[in-house]
Amino acid sequence: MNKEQFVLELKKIGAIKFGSFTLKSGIISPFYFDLRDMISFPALLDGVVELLKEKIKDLEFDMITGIPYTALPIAALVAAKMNKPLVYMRKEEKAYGMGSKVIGKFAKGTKCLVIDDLITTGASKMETAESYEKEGIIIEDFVVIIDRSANAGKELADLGYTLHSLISLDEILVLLQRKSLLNEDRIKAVKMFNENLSSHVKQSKYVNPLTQKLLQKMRDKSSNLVLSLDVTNQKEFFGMLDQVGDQIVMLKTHVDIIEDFDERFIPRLLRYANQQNFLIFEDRKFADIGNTVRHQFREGVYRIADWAEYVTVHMLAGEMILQGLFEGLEGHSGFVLARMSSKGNLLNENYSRNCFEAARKYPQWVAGFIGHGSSMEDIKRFKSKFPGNELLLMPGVKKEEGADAMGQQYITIEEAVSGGADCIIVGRGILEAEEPRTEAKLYRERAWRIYKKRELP
Ligand code: 5BU
Repeated sequence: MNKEQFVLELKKIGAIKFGSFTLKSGIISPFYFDLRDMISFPALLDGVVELLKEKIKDLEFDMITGIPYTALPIAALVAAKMNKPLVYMRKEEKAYGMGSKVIGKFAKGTKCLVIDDLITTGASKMETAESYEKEGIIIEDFVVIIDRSANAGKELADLGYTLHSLISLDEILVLLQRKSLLNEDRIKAVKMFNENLSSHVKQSKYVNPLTQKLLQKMRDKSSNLVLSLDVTNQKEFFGMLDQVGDQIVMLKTHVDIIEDFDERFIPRLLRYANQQNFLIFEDRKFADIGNTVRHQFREGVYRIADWAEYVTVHMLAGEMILQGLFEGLEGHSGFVLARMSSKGNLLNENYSRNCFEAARKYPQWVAGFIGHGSSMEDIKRFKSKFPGNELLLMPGVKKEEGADAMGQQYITIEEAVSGGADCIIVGRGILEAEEPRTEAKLYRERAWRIYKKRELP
C-alpha cells in the first residue's frame, strides 16, 4: 500500500472526515481525524505498519512504544515485525506500590522510539517524553501517522526531539483534491481554520498590560538586563545606579536590606527610575494569606505598592494571594516563583505546574514567572509549559557557571537567554566587578544580542 492508497482507505472507512464538527473544546472544525477504527481493517493496518517500518528503518533506537490507545496496537505490530522490544506506559495513575508506570522489560538508558497516530501540538508529545525520561528511558524521535499541526515539528526540535510524520494535513488536502474527493470550498475552510487558530494564538500574546510597558522599555533601551541591587546603604545604592542605571531595563530591589532606609529613599529612587528610564521590581517574595500580604504590600514602613511596578509572589498560600495583592490596584503585576536558582529548593515540577495553573486564571495580575534551569534545554522545556505568553525572568546568571557558598547556582548568560529567559537578573556578577559600568554594559550587550535574534528577527 502506498501513501496515496492509504489516505484513500482512511477516507473510505471514515477515519478522516471533512464537514463541520464540534470539538471537545466547543470549537467547530471543518475536519475530523480519528484513526481508532483502523485496527478493524487488517489490510489497512498492515499497510500502515509497512509504511511506518519504511519511515523509521534508518533511525537509531533500541525499543518501540505506542501512545495508548490508538497507537499501541500499531506500535506492537511494528515492533514485532522489526524484531524490537515493545514497552508502553499505563494511562491510569499508578496505584501505590505498583512500581514503574512502564509495562515491559527494559534497561535504564535504553533509547525508545515513540509512535503515535496524530500530532496537533508539540506539548503532549513533550509530556510523553518527560514521563519516559523520568523512568530512565531516552526519547529522541517521534513518529506520527498524520501531522495536522501548524508547526509541532519545530516546537519539538527546539526541545531537542525529532518529529517524523508519514503524512501531513496539506498532503492529504492535495491528494484528495487531485482525486476530486474534496472541493475547493472545503479546502479553503480547512486552511482558514488553521490560519485563524494560529493568529488567535498570536493575538493573545502578552495580555498583561504592564508587560507591554516592559517590552517597550526593553526595545527602547536595547536591554533585557535587570540589576539586582543587593547593597545595604543608600550611598552604595545610588552610587551604583549612577554607574549602571542607563544599562538596565528594570531595577530589582530588596528594600528591607537598606540599613539607613528613611523617608528620602523612595522619592530619590523614583527620580532615578524616571531619569534613567527603568522599571522597579521589589523582590519581596510574598507568601502569606491574602489579608496579610495586602498590608505588607500597601502599608507598613515600605509601602511597596506606592513605588514598585512588579513584585515576586510565592504560590504556597494558594492563588488568592494574587487577589490580596493586586485587587483594586492599577499598574502592578507579579512574577510568580515557579522555580528557584538555589540548590535543594523545594519547588519541584509538580509545584511549577500548579503555579502555571493558578497563574493561568489571572493574566491581569501575573506578568510572568521566575525560573531557572540546569541547561538551555531544561529551560526551554520549562518555558514551553507556561500557560500563555508570560515572561520568564531568570536570576542566578553570571558570565560563567558556578555557585556561591550559600546555595546560589549560576548558569551563563547565553544558556539563560537562548533557553528562553526574557530578562536576566544579575546581582554580584555586576556589583562585585572592578568596573561595574563596563560589566553591566557587557551583560546587557551579550543578553540583548541573543534575545533580539530570538524574538525580534
Ligand atoms: P546574585 O548576586 O546575582 O546571585 O543575586 C541574585 C538575586 O536574585 C538575589 O537578589 C536573590 O534574592 C534573587 N533570586 C535568586 O537569586 N534566585 C531565585 O530563585 C530568586 C531570586 Br526567586
